[in-house]
Amino acid sequence: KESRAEKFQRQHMDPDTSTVTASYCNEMMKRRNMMVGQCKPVNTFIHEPLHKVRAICFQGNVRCKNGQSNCHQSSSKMRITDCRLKKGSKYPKCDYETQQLQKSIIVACECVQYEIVHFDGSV
Ligand code: T3P
Repeated sequence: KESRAEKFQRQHMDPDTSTVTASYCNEMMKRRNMMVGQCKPVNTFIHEPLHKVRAICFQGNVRCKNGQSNCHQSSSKMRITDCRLKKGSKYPKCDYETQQLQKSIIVACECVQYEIVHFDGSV
């Protein structure tokens, strides 16, 4: 079974991409299995090496949106791409807007090996 840490990496990690094209989200949301049963409304991909993302678990501690206390905000900006479902787009034709950004990101960490298990947002 896929672990929570593996799921985070499938949904949010894409370290080897530096520039994205307009069709990036449509291709990646499909390739990473986020168009199964429904279109995932919002999803962020992170274009940084995994060790840099894992290091966020040792940076500023913040409260998660769900009230848990294990979220951490990156001290530096990260290269990310936000994928947002376009209005009127209906499953199975999931059509996404692709937006490349540089923002600080917030992730949830679990103490075993400081694995990241959740993407909470970007600011
Ligand atoms: P997951 O927990 O499967 O990673 O917040 C609901 C979902 O939306 C959550 O999915 C994370 C995802 N999300 C992003 O990927 N980027 C964002 O900027 C926000 C706000 C949510």
